[in-house]
Amino acid sequence: MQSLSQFLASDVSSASLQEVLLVTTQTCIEISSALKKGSLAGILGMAGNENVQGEEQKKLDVISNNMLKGALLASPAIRAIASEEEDDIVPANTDGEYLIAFDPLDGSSNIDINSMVGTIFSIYRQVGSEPATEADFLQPGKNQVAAGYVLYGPSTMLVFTTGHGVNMFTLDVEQGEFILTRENVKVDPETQEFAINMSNQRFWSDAMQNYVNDLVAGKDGSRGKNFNMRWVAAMVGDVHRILCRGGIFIYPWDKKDPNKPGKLRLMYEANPMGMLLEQAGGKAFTHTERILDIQPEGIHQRVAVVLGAANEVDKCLSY
Ligand code: AFP
Repeated sequence: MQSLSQFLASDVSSASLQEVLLVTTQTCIEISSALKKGSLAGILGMAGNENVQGEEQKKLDVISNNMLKGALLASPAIRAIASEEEDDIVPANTDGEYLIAFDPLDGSSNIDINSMVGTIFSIYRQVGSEPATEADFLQPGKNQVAAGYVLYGPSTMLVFTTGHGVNMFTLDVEQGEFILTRENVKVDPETQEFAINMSNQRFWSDAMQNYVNDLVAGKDGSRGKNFNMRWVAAMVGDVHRILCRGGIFIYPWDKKDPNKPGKLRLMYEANPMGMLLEQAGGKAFTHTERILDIQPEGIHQRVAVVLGAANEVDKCLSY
């Protein structure tokens, strides 16, 4: 049995990067405990609501953000953070070497139904003598030095890569540490499972409608095989399923708001998941380009996402 700290000692040469990963994942263990208490802890509900004691309740995504922000800003290895819950980046230590972008609680609408949620993170190395600015974060995803997520499901799992493949760890709740449970995860290039929010079908491009129609037609259609569909409504859960048993995940552009290129965020959803998928032998694209090649224009930028089994991503893009 290999613990996360033992694994990091052999996988990551930089002590500062080890520290960033340990601080991030240790805080996720604390978030996991907060989530497990659920409404017993009196912390469920909308920010601004009052609990039975008349105290203001905070949403768990706000609580998770504050926990990660507090822990990371206190780490000397951190130069700055960017979060889904923060309008602007937050500079930390000018001497710090690492930038981290995160979604503290992806899929947070699943909280109210006691379903899967997760924390997603993306780490870049960037040094400089001035305090960090947003421009420091605007690097393509191929520059990430580490990326991953912690999934809060029936068990709490950490999945990450530092560019040497994808490894999965399971939280040993008694010991309070992550233990390596699956090494060098690979995604089969072929699949018969897809994930897309079908309720948006009428808003997709013609090409996307044709592609999904062909999946749904199954054995009787041009694909000649039946497809199964799954939708967790938390990207972290859908990507975890793909890493475990294959599949394709799509959040396409749609014409509900034609000026928005997609729903998902480049810096703390598409890029880290794109790096994981590529490290597992899969692919991650928008409708037209490799996600990790995109030059970001803002920390909260949105993109269309097509990721998963390599041959199925190619097939989807060929429409
Ligand atoms: P929230 O974190 O706001 O719940 O959004 C989750 C998410 O960005 C992503 O994780 C899901 O894949 C997607 O939204 C689900 O979107 P739908 O509302 O279309 O199901």
